Amino acid sequence: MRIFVLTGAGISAESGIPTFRDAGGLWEGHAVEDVATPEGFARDPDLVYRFYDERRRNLKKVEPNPAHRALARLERAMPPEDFLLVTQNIDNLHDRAGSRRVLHMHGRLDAARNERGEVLPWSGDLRAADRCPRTGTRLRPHVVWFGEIPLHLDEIGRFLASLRPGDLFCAIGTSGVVWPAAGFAAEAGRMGARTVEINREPTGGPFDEVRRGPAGIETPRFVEDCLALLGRGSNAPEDGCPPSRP
Ligand code: BJW
Repeated sequence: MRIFVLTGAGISAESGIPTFRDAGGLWEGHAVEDVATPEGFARDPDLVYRFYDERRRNLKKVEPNPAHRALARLERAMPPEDFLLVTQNIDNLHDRAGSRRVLHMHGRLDAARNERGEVLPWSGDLRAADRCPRTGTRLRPHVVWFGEIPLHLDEIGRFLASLRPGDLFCAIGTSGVVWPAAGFAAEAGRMGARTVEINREPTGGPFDEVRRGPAGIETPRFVEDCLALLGRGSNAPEDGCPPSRP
C-alpha cells in the first residue's frame, strides 16, 4: 500500500500558527498581493522581509502537535518508497516532529535563496542588505509566491502517477483553493486511490471520505487506521522494537 499525505496550514493551527484564509483576505494584517507575490516584493522589499522575519521568529515559539508527530510515526512504519509527505506549509514543524522526508512545495521559512536560485539555511532575520556568503548576491525568502512555480513537482507527479486501487491519499488542513496542490486529490482519485480529507470545516473537495475535526485529534486516528491496515497497529512492534512490557 502506498500513502500520499498533503498538509496545509490547518495542521499547524493547533501549534499556534494562524491559517491563511481566516482573516478576510488579510494575512496578519497584510494583503496577499503585498507580501506573497513577486510584484509585492519588487514594490516594497522591506515590508516583505519584515513579514517573513516575524513569521521566522514565531517559529521558535511553537512546537509540533500530535498531528505532525503521528505522520512521522506513519513514515517510520512504512517502506520509504511507499510513503510521501508533501506540505504546503513553510514552517518546519513536520521536520521537527521527526519526519525524515518532507517535500516543502511552497518553500521554507528557515532557508533563503540567492539570485542564482541556490538555497541556504537561514535562521535569523533576513534583510535587503544581507548577501549570500557564496555569491555575494541578494537574498530573498525561500518561499513560493503566487505566479511562481512550486517546488518538487516532478517527484510529486511521479508518486501521484504511481498510485493504484488500494492506495491512500489524505489531505489534512488545507482549503484546496491554491493550485496546483488543489488538484492532487482528484489526480489521486483518477489513479484509483482512496481519497480522505481531514479538516475542521467542509471544503467541498473530491474526497471519498471526510473526517471532520481538528487535525490534532483526527490525524493520530487516521494514522492508527493506516497502521492497522499495514498490520502495525499500536499493539504491533514498531520500527523493529518489541512492544513495551506491561
Ligand atoms: C483545520 C484546522 C485544524 C484550520 N484542524 N483543519 C485561477 C484559477 C486557478 C489557478 C489560478 C488562478 N489564478 C492564479 C492561479 C494560480 C495560483 C492559485 O492557485 N491561485 C488561487 C488563489 C486561485 N497558484 C499559483 O500561483 C502557484 N503557482 C502556479 O500555479 O504556477 C504555475 C504552474 C504550476 C504547475 C506547473 C507549472 C506552472 C503558486 C502558489 C504559491 C502559494 N504560496 C502561498 C504562500 C507561501 C508563502 C507564505 O506562506 O507566505 O502558500 S499562498 C498560501 O496558500 C500558502 C499556502 O501554502 C497556500 C495554501 O493554503 P492552505 O494551506 O490550504 O491554508 P488555508 O488557510 O487556505 O486553509 C486552511 C484550512 O485548514 C482550512 O480549510 C481550515 O478549515 C482548515 N483548518 N484549522 C483541521 N485545527
